[in-house]
Amino acid sequence: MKLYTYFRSSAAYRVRIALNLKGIPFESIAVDLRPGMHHSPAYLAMNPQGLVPALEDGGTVFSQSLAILEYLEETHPQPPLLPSAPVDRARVRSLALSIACDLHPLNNLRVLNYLRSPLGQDEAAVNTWYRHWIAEGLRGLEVETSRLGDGRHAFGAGITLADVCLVPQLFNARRFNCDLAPYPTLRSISEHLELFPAFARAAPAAQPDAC
Ligand SMILES: N[C@@H](CCC(=O)N[C@@H](CS)C(=O)NCC(=O)O)C(=O)O
Repeated sequence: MKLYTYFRSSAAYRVRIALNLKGIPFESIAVDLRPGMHHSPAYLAMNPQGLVPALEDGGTVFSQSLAILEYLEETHPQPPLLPSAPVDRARVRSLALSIACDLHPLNNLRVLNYLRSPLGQDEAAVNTWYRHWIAEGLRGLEVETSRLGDGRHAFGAGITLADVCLVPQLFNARRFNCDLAPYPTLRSISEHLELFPAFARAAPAAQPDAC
């Protein structure tokens, strides 16, 4: 498999974690978002959605990290990243989707850049926006994970797609100096999981394109 990735992309970070957890070998192809490589004709021809990550497997290109995670889960079921009971699977998906669909899109690079130009907002305003949506998203996740997880995992006592989404989102929040003090459960989960080799090897600083 080939993963089109950018070291700081939290959506690509999710997929790197899942590939590592499942022991799937992959080649990383760096797409540098800073000069806009994701807008190049070559990248858009391959992934018309123009975002990272994209995963190529057997000549097919997949976009959207959650779709990729589900694809990996179906094609490489071991170790499972979804529980077996439908009720539990729905809960895990709900946690993952609250990060991937509600929280992350509001703080994406293109959204922050649009606030800067053409909307003319300065860095202080952009940071206020970022931190507001982080706080709004993490508040609910803190309550849910403290009820559903064991303090070291977002749900139950094993690694699920919810953890795969949570760890990159907390990395991102720390990068933007968000106050994480109100989220002791989320911090505890992330601190526990970041030590696992599959998570550590997926971390932004461990990527070949990190700089
Ligand atoms: N919903 C998409 C989001 C992908 C996404 O937003 N990727 C970001 C990096 S984390 C990106 O490519 N941003 C480029 C931009 O905003 O211009 C997914 O989960 O894959």
